[in-house]
Amino acid sequence: MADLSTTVGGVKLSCAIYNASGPKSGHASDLVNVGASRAGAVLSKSATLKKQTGNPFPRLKKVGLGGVLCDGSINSEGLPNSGIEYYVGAEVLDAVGATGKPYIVSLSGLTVADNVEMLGQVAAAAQSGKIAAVELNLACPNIPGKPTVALDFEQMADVVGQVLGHKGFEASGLPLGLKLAPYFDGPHYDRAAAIINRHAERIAYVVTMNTIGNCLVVDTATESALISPKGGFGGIGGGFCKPVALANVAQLRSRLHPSIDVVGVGGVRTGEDAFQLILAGATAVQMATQHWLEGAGAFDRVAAELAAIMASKGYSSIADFKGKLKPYDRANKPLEPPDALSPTGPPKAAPGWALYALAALALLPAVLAVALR
Ligand code: RRO
Repeated sequence: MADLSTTVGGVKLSCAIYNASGPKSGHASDLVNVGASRAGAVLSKSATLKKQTGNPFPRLKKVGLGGVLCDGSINSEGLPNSGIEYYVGAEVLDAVGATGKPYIVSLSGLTVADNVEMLGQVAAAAQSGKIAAVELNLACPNIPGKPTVALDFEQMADVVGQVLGHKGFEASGLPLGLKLAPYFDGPHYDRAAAIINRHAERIAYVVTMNTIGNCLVVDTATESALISPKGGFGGIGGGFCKPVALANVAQLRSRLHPSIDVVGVGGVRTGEDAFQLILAGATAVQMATQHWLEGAGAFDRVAAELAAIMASKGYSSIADFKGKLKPYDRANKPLEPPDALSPTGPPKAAPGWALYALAALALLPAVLAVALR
């Protein structure tokens, strides 16, 4: 039996797959469902200081024609949540604690001061021993008028510095993870990694990535945007995101201090997706869109599929393949047409005799002209 256990920022997980902060993570009953499945940890919806209802409906829609394994989602939920007091209160702590799974609290303050205030509340509640870690969300793309912190590097450095300056939180000893935005360019990975590496002794892990923000999905039938808030602009999640998530995991893994774990999220629908993200360097993976569509049974299915892939490859632990993605290796690939879209492939090099024949033909008029002069 393949062992799916792992550690995230020093927290032991029985399974390297768990939920992302997102749909179906806002209420105690959702969190208990995750804890009762094979998921290795339970992560709350990002909390704000006060309860808020979020953006107007419809604000979360499936995108694409597939069945349960659909292409993805678009959302502009606008941080609907029950407020930090709820997520660190007895109802949630006791309910999740009873599942025996590590409980991680996600925070997404509307201001730095809110984040600092919430960290104090988490630190106090952590004395119960029922909170395993904090994931600070620096990348919600859906708050009207608020830029994405992780895409504004000066703001990001400032927020991280202020949060790490919280003495009560430091004294709690809780591992801190940062949820990042997707990046698309080398210098952006460099800047984000430099900010994080500056605090390598305090930042235990990063989670990459949040949804691809401010995208637009159009409903042809009604000739309108698919969701209502923010003019229809929202974050794309699910299958569409996998190549971006794979790149973000690999690029950050190669830049971050080795003590900082990378958790991968984006487009995990199957055990194969989870396998690929771990191969690219993730120590664990999260699921959001697929969890929303399929319910907590998705964690059981994807875990079983991952275990089957590992068994078929002779891997008995996550460490056997984590971060071991190989570069393209011509020697180990079967010969294929060079361009899969072209049935004939690019023109083949002409054999030597054909080149001589072509040269002779090209010279023929000149030779004849001299001979007939
Ligand atoms: O609630 C949301 O609109 C939301 C959040 Br907090 C987030 O981090 N990412 C996202 O796609 N939606």
